[in-house]
Amino acid sequence: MSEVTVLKIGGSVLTDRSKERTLKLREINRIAKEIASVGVRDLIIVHGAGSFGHPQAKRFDLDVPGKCSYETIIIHNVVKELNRIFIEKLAENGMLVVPVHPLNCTISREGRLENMMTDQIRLMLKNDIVPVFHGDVIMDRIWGRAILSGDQIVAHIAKCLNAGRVGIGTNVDGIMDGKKVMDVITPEEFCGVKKLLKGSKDVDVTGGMASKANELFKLAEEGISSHVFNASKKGLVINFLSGERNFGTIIRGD
Ligand code: IP8
Repeated sequence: MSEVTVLKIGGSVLTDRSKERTLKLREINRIAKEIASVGVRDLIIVHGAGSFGHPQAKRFDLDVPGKCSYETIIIHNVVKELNRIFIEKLAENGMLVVPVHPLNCTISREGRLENMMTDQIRLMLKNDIVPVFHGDVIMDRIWGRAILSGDQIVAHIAKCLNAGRVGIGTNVDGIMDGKKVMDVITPEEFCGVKKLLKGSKDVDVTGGMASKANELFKLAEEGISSHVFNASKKGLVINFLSGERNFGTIIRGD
């Protein structure tokens, strides 16, 4: 395992999913402060699109295969807008952060991330720069274009860089079995847990908790554990980055 930490902050944490292009500015500020306060080295941040991508992609039918069009660029631009704002807040808190737009460095095949340039990411980490990825619309070898979730990016980059820690900050307490948070999920339990999981109640073109867990289970099969927790709760991003594990759900890969 390397020292690389991958942290995803969900779009529901940073934006109001009930209104298009609506920020949760106070939350963005808090999360940026929490991340900066720990000062973790070799950190990669990924964020979701929230109301800066999902409702627009749904309106333009971008969740079904189709050719690249002007709407594709609209979606890319709107999620880039959220990325710029989040980056600005991280920078205001003293972090050396740069945007990494998946459209420019990844390719998918029928919606699955097939290829991502990572040499620049390794060099950024070596130079103490924090790359900030986001869910995006990218070029697809078969379909023309596809929506790429932040969760696919997390799983791919964590695998490529053999990440030591992977955190998924959502707006729920972890992976739930009814009303109870599951503390740990082992590989033997993946099949059973998949049956419990649903999509999202908000407009979500990438499938909500069910597809998030799917990505993380696949990552666990590669031997990499991950930690799903509630980033909307004050202090939990700090706790994750500080190495605490007694909250949320650990998906065990070892
Ligand atoms: O919010 C979705 O990324 P996610 C990306 O991480 C777009 O699922 C453009 C809707």
